[in-house]
Amino acid sequence: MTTKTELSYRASELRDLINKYNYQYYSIDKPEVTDSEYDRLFNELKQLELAAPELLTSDSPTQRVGGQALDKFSQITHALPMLSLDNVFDADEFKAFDQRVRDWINSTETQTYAAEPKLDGLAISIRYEQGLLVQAATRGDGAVGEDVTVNVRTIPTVPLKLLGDNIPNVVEIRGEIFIPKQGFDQLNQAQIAADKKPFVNPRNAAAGSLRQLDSKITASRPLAIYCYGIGEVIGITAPESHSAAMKQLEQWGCRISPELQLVKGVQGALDYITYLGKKRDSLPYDIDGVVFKVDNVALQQRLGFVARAPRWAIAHKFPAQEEMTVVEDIEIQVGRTGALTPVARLRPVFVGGVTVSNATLHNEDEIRRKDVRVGDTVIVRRAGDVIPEVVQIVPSKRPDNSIEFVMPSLCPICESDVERVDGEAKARCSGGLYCGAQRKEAIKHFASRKALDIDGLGDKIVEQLVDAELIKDAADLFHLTVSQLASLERMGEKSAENLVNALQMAKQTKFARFLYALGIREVGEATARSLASYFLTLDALKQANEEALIDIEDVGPIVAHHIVTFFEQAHNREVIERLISAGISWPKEQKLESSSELNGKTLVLTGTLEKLSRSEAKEKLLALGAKVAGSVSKKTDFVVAGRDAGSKLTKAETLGITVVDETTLIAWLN
Ligand code: JCF
Repeated sequence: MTTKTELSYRASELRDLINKYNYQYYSIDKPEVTDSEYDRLFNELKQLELAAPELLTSDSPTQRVGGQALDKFSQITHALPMLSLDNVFDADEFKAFDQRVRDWINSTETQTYAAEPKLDGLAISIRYEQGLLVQAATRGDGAVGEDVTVNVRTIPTVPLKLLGDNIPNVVEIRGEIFIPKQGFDQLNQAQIAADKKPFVNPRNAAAGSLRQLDSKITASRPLAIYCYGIGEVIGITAPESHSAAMKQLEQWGCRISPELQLVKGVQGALDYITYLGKKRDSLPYDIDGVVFKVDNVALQQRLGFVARAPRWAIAHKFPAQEEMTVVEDIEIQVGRTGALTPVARLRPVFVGGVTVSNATLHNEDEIRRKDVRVGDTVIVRRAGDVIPEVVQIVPSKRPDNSIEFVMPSLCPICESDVERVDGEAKARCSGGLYCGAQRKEAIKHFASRKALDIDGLGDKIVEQLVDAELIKDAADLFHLTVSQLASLERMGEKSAENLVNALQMAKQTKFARFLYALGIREVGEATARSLASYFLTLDALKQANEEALIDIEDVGPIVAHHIVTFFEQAHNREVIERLISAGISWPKEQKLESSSELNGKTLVLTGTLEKLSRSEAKEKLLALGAKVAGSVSKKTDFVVAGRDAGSKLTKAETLGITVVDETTLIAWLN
């Protein structure tokens, strides 16, 4: 028979084990047990607690799922106030901060600063007594915050019990709670699928999730924490530097930023800002700047604080990724495949480091959901290389006379009917190549870099040529004369000659490029390559039916259908014939059964290659049956990192993808 003490001992053992595995899995991403082992232990503990409720303790990992809903949050006075940070926006302002620090402590020495990303989330103070989480409070006004203990207990990266030794009687751990970008995207997809309003940005989602009266909702949200400091601490000797405090936090099982570094003086700080600025877009969470802190705690104490902000710390802000502006107009763009995209023309605004005057409104459903109207004041977001988008309107600033936007039922360019296929988000112009917009886009695509790569044939020139009715389709390009081209506005005789030569040159191409250039729906570069190496000749491809096409890697039923439909159209067949008779040709494709280990693998090249040019490397890899992708994802098999590799390398490391150097690549290629 098992005694009560034995059961209680086992429960305690299970709690500690599960809390440790939890830490390994969520906080440091180094799981040491399988999911099934974890689940088994978890269930064992749950059963024990069910059978003997007195075994249930506050640090039990079974209690992370949330509990009874609250009526309201009660107030909590922080034992030590929660400080905010003063901001600087450029190098001069940072220099001034450093000077103020040194003046105050009367030092000419180079200061050591602890540097870390400034997360865009919400500040939290978590109180541990005897190592057990007893209370968690939001920042509030810095002195008094809200009691969100039950909610914070659901966050997997927050320890319910501190690990290791040197556990103080009391410690308040300060940190930032946030939702990683990926979790945010998933959360919003789920919100939309459930017909609920998506969140505007990860920060709002984190705030909304943490301030739920029903902690079960909080438990279902992908919240995480990075800790950045210690408030009150009783019962141990407080660490002598910020960096030592952070190491201590780490040893207690608290997550701290992996980007935390010590830097020396102004130059070190500025270098760190540059470093993190480059990395900003590839980090898995939103940041809005860098935090610098005087590392030495004795100096921090001498510096003290003014109002709510310490003199010993500063936030260097990055350019905001969201700004407000006004929608001056909403226009419809017609894409190559007829897709209609509503675009907001904006009063120019500086956001994410550039001036933005257009933002996509994506499609009909999006514009309706956000109810964006001409005249509205809106929040525009531009993060990384993504197209700027309208996040939301500011309802209080809507003018009285505004009218709801309706998608046109006729194409604004060619007046053909607009169709919307069930299940597709985009409305489309049904005009096909009758539509001037679609023709322009088709020709631009034909000339683009990854297609026929016609040097000097930019978008503007294509538009002029179509508008002047000098060309109707891609085949017409090859009959243009120097004098016709020179008749265009802003086109000199010399440029016209160059363009005619470039057209001549572009006639020698590759089968895959030609296929890609045709602009068949859903046939991208990779699919075009698969088609080329499978069918070898244009005639073979033209005769393929959907069944034959689906056999090819990369080709699903939808693409197969688009391909067959494309070649069925008399117009398309005619343009292809005219292209061929104008002299477009390519070397005969060789059937190659690659036996290379790289066959079918996806690689990403990043950084500077020294012995091989990037295009050379790519060509050789393709010849071996490998794919070369532009960005790192879970599907990437290898990342080849050259000199000064940056964000792609970081991403590969985050995703645990094998990274090789150039020497290894060359060995593989030979
Ligand atoms: O990541 C943050 N948002 C962050 C906020 C990081 C810090 O190290 C902070 C902070 C607010 C106050 N440190 C203080 C003292």
